[in-house]
Amino acid sequence: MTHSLSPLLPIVYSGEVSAAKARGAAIVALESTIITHGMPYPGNIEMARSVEAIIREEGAVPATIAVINGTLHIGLEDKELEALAQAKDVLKVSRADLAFAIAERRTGATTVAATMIAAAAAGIRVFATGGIGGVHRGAEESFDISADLEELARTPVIVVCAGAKAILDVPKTLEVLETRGVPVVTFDSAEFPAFWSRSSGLPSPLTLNSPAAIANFQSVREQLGIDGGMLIANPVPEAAEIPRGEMEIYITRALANAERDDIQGKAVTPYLLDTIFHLTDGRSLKTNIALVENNAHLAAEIAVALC
Ligand code: PSU
Ligand code: MN
Repeated sequence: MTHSLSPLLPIVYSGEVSAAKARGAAIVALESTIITHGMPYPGNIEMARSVEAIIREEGAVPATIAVINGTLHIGLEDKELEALAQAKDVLKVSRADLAFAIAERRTGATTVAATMIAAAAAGIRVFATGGIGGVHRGAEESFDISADLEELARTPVIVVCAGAKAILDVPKTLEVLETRGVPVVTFDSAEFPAFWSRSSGLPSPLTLNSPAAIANFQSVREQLGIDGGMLIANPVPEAAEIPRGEMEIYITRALANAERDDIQGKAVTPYLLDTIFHLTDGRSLKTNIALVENNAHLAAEIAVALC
């Protein structure tokens, strides 16, 4: 793990994270785009707090990552979390714009890609989120492929998600991950999950059944000198899932609306999530919260196993 952060960089660790670093305790990184662009208030702050609590219950320490007024925060104090959940005009920052937010003293929420960069720089090896960005449907025309995939290929962090959202082209997303050498491991299932749904209809490239096995796999990769990240797909709990057939109806509608409204670039994922939230009368948000909580649980277990 590299720790080559310049002392010139404006960076602060939360009290809890700096104590955890000092004693070598397990830490789990969390992203902030899911808070500012992925869920409406107050569901977003409830999710952020409950996810942090779950990680603590498992004996690890949560580190929610964001840029606040130009300072990179590794771990947020509760007041900062609350302010971010209500903030307007927050940048969505990925690899391309993480440094921009710092240089321009802006407030920016980190995507999966930017959270991985910050986590790796801070020596954090495990990260829990909801869904990753991927290859969008129609990417052969739009070229819309999330920077998350490239980051998974290059930055050594284990990312625990609930699979790829079916708003994406899931087969193409898996193809790109394979090409870029990213292991895709589904936890305790032979099928790759599709975020709100346990099923995608696609087999998982790899399957492991315990946090210890995942930690061991990562150790062997490191022993071989293979860098880059790993994607763990953790199917949403059955009680919270929205079945694939039903989801497809909402997704088709949301994609048609996005085309009608000419939504492009960074706005696409937040737009689709918000449209699906309304189409499902908020049920998609309940599912989203349940799956992030489930991922936080598994990520904490993996982080503890790696310690
Ligand atoms: N999935 C969610 N909620 C989110 C995102 C993904 O359920 O908020 C966010 C993540 O931060 C992810 C980003 O990294 O969307 C991907 O955006 P894009 O497709 O523009 O790369
Ligand atoms: Mn995109």
